[in-house]
Amino acid sequence: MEKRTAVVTGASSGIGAATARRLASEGYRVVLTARRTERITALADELAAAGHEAQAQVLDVTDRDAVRAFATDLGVCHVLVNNAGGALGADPVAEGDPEDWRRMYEVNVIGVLHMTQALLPALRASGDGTVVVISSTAGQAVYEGGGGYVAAKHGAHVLAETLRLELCGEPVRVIEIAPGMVRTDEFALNRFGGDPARAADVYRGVAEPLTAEDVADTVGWAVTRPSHVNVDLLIVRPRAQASNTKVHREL
Ligand code: 8X3
Repeated sequence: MEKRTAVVTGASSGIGAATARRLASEGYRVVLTARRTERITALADELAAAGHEAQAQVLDVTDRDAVRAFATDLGVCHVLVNNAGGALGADPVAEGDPEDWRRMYEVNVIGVLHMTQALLPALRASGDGTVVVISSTAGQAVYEGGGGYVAAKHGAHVLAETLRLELCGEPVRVIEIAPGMVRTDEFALNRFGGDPARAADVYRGVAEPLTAEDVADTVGWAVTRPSHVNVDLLIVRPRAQASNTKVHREL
């Protein structure tokens, strides 16, 4: 039997890479997309060597033409995992850089829009499609210094909620996974312009932040539920984090 195809954006590291691995182990043919060729090629090779079907495709989700061309070449798609995203800065609104805000909206919202629009015909045609949006707890509530990231992730949340309404009656589910504190190699580093000390401070004293694998586990679980079951929104945080602003730190 032909394998079902899952596309994962931002598959070069962190949650995206872990999700690609997880979906491959669930029996999907995985298409890894990201901007960094070497990383996704290495991961696709690793998965293929382990007996999975995987391919890498360089893609910038903010480039609408490239995304459309990708979708045309791909043809078949059963699952789209919109994972590409990220934060830039943690300045108060009074001092936030509008360019950071624009960039975050581009990748966290418009990127999801491009991918979803381009792959919807294939997802519909599959007869049993799933759109996953990896948003964030930043899409559920605000926090000081969250500024542009919180605004963008609220945008991603609204996109998912609206899309679910609009697709009701069609064979396509819309699943939103909203992770809280996840320690990955790059999220906090990217947010703080590559400053390792500021990045490390995010997780300071937190016994066990979530891992990329923890989040991939929720994606793997949600997409493998029977077709009639739609996990609308799954908020997942480490036990030490009760809200965006209430984190237990052992110092
Ligand atoms: C990441 C969660 O708390 O850094 O999406 O906004 S947070």
